[in-house]
Amino acid sequence: MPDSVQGRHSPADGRDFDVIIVGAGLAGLYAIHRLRGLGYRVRAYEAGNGVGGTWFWNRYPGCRCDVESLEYSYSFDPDLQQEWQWPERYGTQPEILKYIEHVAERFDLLRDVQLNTRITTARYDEATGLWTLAAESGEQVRAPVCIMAAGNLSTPRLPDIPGIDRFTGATYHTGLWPREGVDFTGLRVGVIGTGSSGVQSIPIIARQAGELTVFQRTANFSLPARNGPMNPETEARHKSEYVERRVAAYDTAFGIAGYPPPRIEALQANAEERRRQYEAKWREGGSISFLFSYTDLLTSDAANGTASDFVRGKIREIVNDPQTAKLLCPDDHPIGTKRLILDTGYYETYNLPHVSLVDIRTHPIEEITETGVRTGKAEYPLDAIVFATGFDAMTGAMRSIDISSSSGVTLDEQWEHGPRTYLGLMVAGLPNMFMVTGPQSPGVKSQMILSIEMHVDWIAGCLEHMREKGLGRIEATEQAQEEWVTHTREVAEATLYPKANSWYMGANVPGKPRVFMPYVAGVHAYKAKCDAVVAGGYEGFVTARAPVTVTG
Ligand code: NA7
Repeated sequence: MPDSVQGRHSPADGRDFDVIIVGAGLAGLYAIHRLRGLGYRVRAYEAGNGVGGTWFWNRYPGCRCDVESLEYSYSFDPDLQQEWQWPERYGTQPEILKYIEHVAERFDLLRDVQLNTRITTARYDEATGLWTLAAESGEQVRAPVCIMAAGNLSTPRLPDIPGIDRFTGATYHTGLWPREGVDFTGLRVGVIGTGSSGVQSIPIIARQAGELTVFQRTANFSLPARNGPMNPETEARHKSEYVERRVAAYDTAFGIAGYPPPRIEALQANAEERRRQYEAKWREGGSISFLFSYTDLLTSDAANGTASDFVRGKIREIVNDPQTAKLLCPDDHPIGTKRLILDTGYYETYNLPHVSLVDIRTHPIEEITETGVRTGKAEYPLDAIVFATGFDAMTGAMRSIDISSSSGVTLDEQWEHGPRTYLGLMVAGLPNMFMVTGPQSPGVKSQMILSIEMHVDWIAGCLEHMREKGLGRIEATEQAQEEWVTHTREVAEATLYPKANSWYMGANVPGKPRVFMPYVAGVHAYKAKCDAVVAGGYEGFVTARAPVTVTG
């Protein structure tokens, strides 16, 4: 029976490792490094045949991060961040994957990763205080602690369109793109979906395709990324300030320093001042900068309307055909309430003679046939279909694992009406199971790697606390969880976010509960809460010295 999270490793103990980690993306890899450095025996299980998670699977053309590369990187090693050279302002998928593979090699992480292993069940035994995780292959492994680092955008979704299996041409999902790439030269290609993956890939696919038809259900706002080669002066300056910038980032809303927060409300400026402000931000490129134009863009409809109108005006300026421009202008959600997309030449692509936009809101796709797509209005013969239809975001990866405790608690029941967590770190009734950037934490609404590092460091601190005190069990209380869920909901309800049918709301998955899942009070507020919980002796958690034995 283990009496602390780091046991004596006696054969009778039953554990294979101190900590099992699910996933070897940016979160899982840092967890290995951090916990191994503290002396824990860890093992990460990864479904893919390589590390990198989201950046391993999303190899679609044009895939690029929407956070600048000097920010979107680990901060834990000063030499790494000084030495690594990012070639462009925004990292491409191949560059980011190269970076992750470099980190895995540099810190010798691969020896603690088991690839090609998809975990399907995880069960906590109250009597022994051990988690048993089982893989698809039947392999089992035990440890007192498990960390779910399975990703927020890692469960790709194909649409429920009748006939989807009948199509005889090639089909692809952006989130499961073939490693060897795809050559669309001269082909009639259809892209279904105009979220970030569609918007990034459409201009590149258009360069190869003989004909490109984009099927759009909902128009999204996209801003120019203004990507380009890394400016050596910017890089040198940023690197000279790296340490201070990383610290300062924790004191910001999105976990990124260097964007001066806005000081006035949109309607405190006059129309001409606002136009100049938005124009400057449009030229500068980037989403945070744009959303930081005024204090109330995400809380006031009237304020948001001024920014939404400005971008709609830009779309009409860029796109030659007025009917296509109209279709591309979002009219069902305030700008920024869905993830604001950054693009390179997206709207311009619709001026090409071989590219056309089909409105599937008015005339939905009725079926996919052997030879193409049929809407209520017309038939579109195609050689290849790209599904840029997104993910079962934020909860999909966790819910694809059958997670339970011998006490009778299951994750499925706990999350039946939407995710319920304490701080996005733990779920009541499931002791010693931590999540990295779980729902109800700022995760996807922040610089993800900062949030990953924050969570892994918090978990490491928690395990150290348990080791020092000789504790074997930690669990979030129902009450703390309930209060946190209520708080996160109230914070979201004070904003415009719930107005959009976004993947933040679970709205893109038919039947998924509509609950706004990220915590949007900002990284600064969240960090203060997590620190206060620790300072208060792990408020909202109950700990125990030895496993709680359930007696009949
Ligand atoms: P998103 O942002 O969820 O976009 C998915 C797109 O696919 C969106 O335009 C959807 O339209 C469309 N979609 C989904 N299902 C269907 C069906 N059944 N029929 C037609 N169209 C459909 O996923 P992405 O991969 O682009 O981006 C995810 C995140 O990755 C992104 O926000 C960045 O953070 C990185 P809808 O809007 O639902 O009408």
